[in-house]
Amino acid sequence: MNQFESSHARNQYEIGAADISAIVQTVRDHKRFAFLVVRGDRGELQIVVDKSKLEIPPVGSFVRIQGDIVSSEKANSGIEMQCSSIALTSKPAALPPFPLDKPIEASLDLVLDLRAVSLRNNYSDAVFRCQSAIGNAFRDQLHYEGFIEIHSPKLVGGGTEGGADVFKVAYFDREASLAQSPQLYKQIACGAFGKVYEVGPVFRAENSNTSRHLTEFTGLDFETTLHRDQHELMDIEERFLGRALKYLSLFQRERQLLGFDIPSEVQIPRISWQEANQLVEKHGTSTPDQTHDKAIGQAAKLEFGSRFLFVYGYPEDEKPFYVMPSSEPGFTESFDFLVDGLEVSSGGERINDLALLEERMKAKGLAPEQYPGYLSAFKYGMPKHGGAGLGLERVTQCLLGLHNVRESTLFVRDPRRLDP
Ligand code: AMO
Repeated sequence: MNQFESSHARNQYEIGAADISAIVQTVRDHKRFAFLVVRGDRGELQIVVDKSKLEIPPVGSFVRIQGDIVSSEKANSGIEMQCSSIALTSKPAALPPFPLDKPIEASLDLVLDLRAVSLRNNYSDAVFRCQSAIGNAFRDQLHYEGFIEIHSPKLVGGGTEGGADVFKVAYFDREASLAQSPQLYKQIACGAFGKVYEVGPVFRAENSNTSRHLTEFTGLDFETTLHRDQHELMDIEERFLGRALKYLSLFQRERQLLGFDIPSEVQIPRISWQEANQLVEKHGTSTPDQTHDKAIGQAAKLEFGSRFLFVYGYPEDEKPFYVMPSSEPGFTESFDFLVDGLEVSSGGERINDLALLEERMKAKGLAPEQYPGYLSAFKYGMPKHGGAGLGLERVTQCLLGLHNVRESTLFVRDPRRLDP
């Protein structure tokens, strides 16, 4: 059992005297007793309160509760607390506008407007506990494999990854931008340290109001020296996914609540871009109302019975300047990781030759002189290397089977939303 697993096991209520701080989720009032379900940092617990001795706190209030936790056949979790004292630590001025213990039926917009309180719903609670486990799995896996964690700047001057989706910000008397990814910095750091990863915010000025696009998300990025080819990167993602699923398998209550399954083993099919297109034709999954990735995902499900898929060898015009060209002209050593036809990661081998890199920049309409810091790494020699980036919110969305990436985003930033 590693640190994450043992702290998860430890973080449960135990039989015996207990003193907990929690929010009152529901109150069932009976003649002599009231049954509360409260949620503290160890999850939900049923509390039995003798009404002749104690006052019942309102739903949504915060309480400190003392008593004895005992086994109980009637409680869902098999345990409940016989309460000896309840102290209200905060009395709300209003009742919660949403149920705390059932799926919220209001529109997603209202749920996001009232985020401070919708996050207290136990379904949201489950989503973000699982998301935290996925982030932990990423960090733990990369640490285990000898990577070091880096923290690259989010305010950048000069050249960016390319493309038009950059937020400009005023930086004293100059213009700067918000980092579209740690791409250029993680490559430079890879030249220095070999294996690096970063968990941090990524900004995209994409005016896309879809169920999968945010303007700010959390990037799970890594970059490493390569021995062979980009399949080493897919191997790393496969091992990360295995660990994430192992951690999620510990979250039984959350899995039941959200109703998602954990596959017992992960062996992700890997097919080339051409093969992916042939599969779409073979299974006739291309329709005008869905993305090409969705069509590929459906075809792969029919062909391999797998929700997970790696597609590699994309054409040059679909990928950024830094990807390594393949031996087959017009194609690249790049890959995407799809879950149910949604891209959760992209990556690949990078160009490590200065002249070729400058040539590819120019071909993509970028000016090499705007990238002195990045290009200096290549001037002094760079190892054969590659990496990939995953979006934490999309990974959570896919693994938990959520309809919209906003449901797995703590505070959503999209073209229409900057608050809360
Ligand atoms: P890419 O742009 O494909 O690659 O992004 C990597 C992953 O980030 C997530 N993602 C998003 N999530 C929510 N909203 C968005 N608008 C959004 N855009 C991207 C996806 C995606 O797969 N530098 C490369 C990575 C690399 O090659 O290492 C990059 O940023 O899950």
